[in-house]
Amino acid sequence: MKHRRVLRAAVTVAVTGALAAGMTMALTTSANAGTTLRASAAEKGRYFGAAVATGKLSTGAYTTILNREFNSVVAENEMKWDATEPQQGRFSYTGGDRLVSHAQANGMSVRGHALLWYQQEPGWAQNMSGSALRSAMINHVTQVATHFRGKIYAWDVVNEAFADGGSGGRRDSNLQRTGNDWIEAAFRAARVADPGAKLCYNDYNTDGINAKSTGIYNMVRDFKSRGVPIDCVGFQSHLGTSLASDYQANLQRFADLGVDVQITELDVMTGGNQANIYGAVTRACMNVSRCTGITTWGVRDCDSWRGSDNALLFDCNGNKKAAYTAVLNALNAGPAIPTDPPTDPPTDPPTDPPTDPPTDPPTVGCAASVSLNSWTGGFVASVKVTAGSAGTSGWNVGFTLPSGASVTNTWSATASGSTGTVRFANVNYNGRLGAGQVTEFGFQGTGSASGVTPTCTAS
Ligand code: 9MR
Repeated sequence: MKHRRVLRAAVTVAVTGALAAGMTMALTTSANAGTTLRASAAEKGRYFGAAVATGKLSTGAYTTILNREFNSVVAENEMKWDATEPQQGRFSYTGGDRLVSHAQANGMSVRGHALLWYQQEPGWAQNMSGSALRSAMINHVTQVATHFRGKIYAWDVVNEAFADGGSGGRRDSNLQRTGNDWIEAAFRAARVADPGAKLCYNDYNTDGINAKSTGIYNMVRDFKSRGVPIDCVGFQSHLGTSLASDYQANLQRFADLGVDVQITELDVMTGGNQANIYGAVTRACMNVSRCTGITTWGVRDCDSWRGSDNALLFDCNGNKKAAYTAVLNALNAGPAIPTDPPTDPPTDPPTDPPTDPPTDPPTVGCAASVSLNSWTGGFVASVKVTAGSAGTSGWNVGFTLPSGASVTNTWSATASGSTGTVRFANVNYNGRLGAGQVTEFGFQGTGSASGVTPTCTAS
């Protein structure tokens, strides 16, 4: 017994190390290994999560199950656009922060849901269109991902942007009408704001190889080929009374594009097949080495948006259902994620300046380079600052913007001016750089910044 427990702990630690690349993801070892969803998933290098309504965290019966069985959480509503930016430019993070604190205190990772979705847009955004909406949307992504920077395992950057039915095309929305590139613009802005978070596209009715999932597949393939930063695809999996026979094959074809896959909102219609479907979905995830975790959309049946479908793993009294046992058995029977997964080539377009610092004699100095993500009427600039061989105790980057261009928002730096010559100084946490060390800041603007070049001075 002793030997077995030591082995389990070693496996879990090794797997945690692999998953944590790029950020800290808490998967704790547990004396209950193999007897709770979280312990069994963690043994296999995966997470098992639940959507949480933060108002319920003060209900003991709810939180007892959440903390015992789940090692990942996602906000059912509190990180959506209407909740986080109820008025334009006024951000509210109370619910999201509360969930993050709960997660950190209980060894749980956090999925972020969702930066952009055509539903639950705040009223002010519903009334916008064109370049004003594009600008507001990029600002939203930037602000929210920056606020939660370093705390989110994976963000649903864009949710439900594809149409149902046979077209395989995009869903109409005011976001889509800002231009077909709105999704990639959002992913690029999210990468700048939180480089450690995995960036996911998330959708439903993608539970097999069909026109909608193929439309998404083609987008992901295109993004990977052009270096648009995407790391994962979420399959919501709100399921009825049967499961497509090619459910696993569909996950695998996405994984083969070089992205992780996750089951993000699982719930299943009650009835004779419920436990079988839950088991089959779990087995499919376990059989795909890039399927990194499963989230159910709620904890108990009575917490679910599906009401009388009784679609979850615990009944309203908190008892484990047959579906729970089917999931636990499938987790315990499944293979672990290989501890040394193949690493992807970087997906971002190469933007680095030559990083060789001057060698002799040591000089105080720095270099800056800019990468622009532009659309008609606006842009986001991502700027890299590289310290020279003497390092820096502070830096200042200047741009001369073309006429008509104006800076509207800056992150990880302080701007002086907004038109013409604009200077960006370090903020208190990123001014001190070692020799050759790189830091990044960004700004958003209206108009065009094409052709601008930065100059960097260090102190
Ligand atoms: O469960 C969520 C419910 O409380 C909200 O009222 C609803 C608003 O549209 O969103 C539900 O969650 C959805 C999720 O954010 C995206 N995929 C579908 C989910 C169920 O509708």
